Amino acid sequence: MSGTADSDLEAKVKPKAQRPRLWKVILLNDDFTPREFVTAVLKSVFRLTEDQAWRVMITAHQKGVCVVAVYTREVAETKAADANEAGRANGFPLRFTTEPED
Ligand code: TYC
Repeated sequence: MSGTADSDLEAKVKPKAQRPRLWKVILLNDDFTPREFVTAVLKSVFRLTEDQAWRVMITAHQKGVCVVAVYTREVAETKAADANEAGRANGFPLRFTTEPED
């Protein structure tokens, strides 16, 4: 038998530290938003480098969608809302959505 009575008890009652579920922010392609604008939003809101931002943008452009990054739910939703607002404020239909990781 391994472990003391104490550690057996602890294993039963000590709550496991729960890692919060992470949420994906997903970039959706559209036919109107300029590539440079998408890249600028990815850099400013999501703190991607020029190279990362360009790759994410071109992936969404070619495939229709691209995962930008994963965050806790609150951060993901705030960043997606900020990025959507940047598009809206500039008259572009740029869209970001969020969904939970499996
Ligand atoms: N498809 C756009 C264009 O050709 C560029 C673009 C890329 C827009 C990715 C949105 O998520 C997007 N100007």
